[in-house]
Amino acid sequence: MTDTTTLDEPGDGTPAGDESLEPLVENPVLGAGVDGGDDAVKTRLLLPFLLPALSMAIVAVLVLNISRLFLAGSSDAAVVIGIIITLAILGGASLIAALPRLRTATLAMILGAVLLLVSGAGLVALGPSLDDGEGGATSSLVNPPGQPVGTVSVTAGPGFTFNGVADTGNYSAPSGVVKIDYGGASGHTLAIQDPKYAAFELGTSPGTKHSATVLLNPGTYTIYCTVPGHEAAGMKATITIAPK
Ligand SMILES: [Cu+2]
Repeated sequence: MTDTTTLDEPGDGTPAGDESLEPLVENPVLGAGVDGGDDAVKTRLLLPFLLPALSMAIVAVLVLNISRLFLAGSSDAAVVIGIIITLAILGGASLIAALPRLRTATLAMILGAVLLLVSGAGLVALGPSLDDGEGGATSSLVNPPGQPVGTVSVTAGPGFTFNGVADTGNYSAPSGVVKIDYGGASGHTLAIQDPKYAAFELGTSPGTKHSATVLLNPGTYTIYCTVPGHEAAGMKATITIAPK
C-alpha cells in the first residue's frame, strides 16, 4: 500500500530520461525512408520477421517442455503443475504491471530465467515421458487391441516342465491376437524368445501377470521360463502359428 511511494522514486541513480530517449533513437531510423540503407533494411525487414520468429521459438520451447512435464506426471500432477503455471503467469503479469519502471533488461532477465527453469524441468521430465512413448511402441505386439482368436493354456510343472512335457512341448494357435494363460506351480515365468516380444512376461507367483494377449503371425515361437536354469532343465516349448 505504502510501497507505491518507493516505486515512484527515480531510483537506481539512472535518470528516467534515459528510458524515454530510447524510442527517440529508433524513430529517425524508422522515418528514414528507403534512403536509410542498412539500418532501414534491419528495422523494416529483419525485425518484423525476426521478432515473431523469436517469439514463436520461445513459445515452442515453452509448450514442448510444459507438455513434457504433463506427459511425465500423472493426471493429478498435471493439474498441480497447471495451477502453478497459471499462478506464475498471473503473478508475473501483475508484477510487471505494478512496476512500470522495470527496465527492459531486467524484464528480459526474468523472462530468460523463467525460460531456463521451464526448459530444465522439461529436460528432467524427458526420461519418464520418453519411457511412456517406448512402452507404447512395443505394445503393438503385446496386449494389442482386438479380441483373441485363440487361447494357449500353459501350466508350470510338474517339475521343470510346461504341462508335464520337458523341452519338446508344442502348442498351436491361429494367426492373430492370441491369449496366453499361465498357471501351475509358483515361482515360474513365461516369456517369448524373440526381442520383439520383450515386453511380454507372465508369472505363476502371486502378484505376477497370469494372462496376456500377443499378436502372433504365422511361424514358430519359443516360450520359456526366464528363471535361471529352468529353461535348460526343460521349461521350454514352442507355439506354432499356422499360415492363414
Ligand atoms: Cu521356471
